[in-house]
Amino acid sequence: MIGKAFVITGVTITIEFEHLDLDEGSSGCDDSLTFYDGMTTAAPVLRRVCGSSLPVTFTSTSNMVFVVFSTNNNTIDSGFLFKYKIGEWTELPNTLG
Ligand SMILES: [Ca+2]
Repeated sequence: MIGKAFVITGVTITIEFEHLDLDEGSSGCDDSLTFYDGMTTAAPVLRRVCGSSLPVTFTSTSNMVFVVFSTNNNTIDSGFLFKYKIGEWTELPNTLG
């Protein structure tokens, strides 16, 4: 299991897959990639992916996404490639009068 956190201040994170090929196995997702909508695995699952169908692009609700890659000891498929985009910056209201 490998975990990686992306933390970017003040923005949401949008994730788009360019390639996905993770072993589904017979019982579903023998190998998988799980995106948590927060800082740890205690956060709600934003998306869990396996197989070879590209998931629809999805966005976090905050500035934190924790990604976990889980794999077992058989069947090696070609893996995954995704990119992420930080949301647009939001200007604070003008308080200078
Ligand atoms: Ca495997």
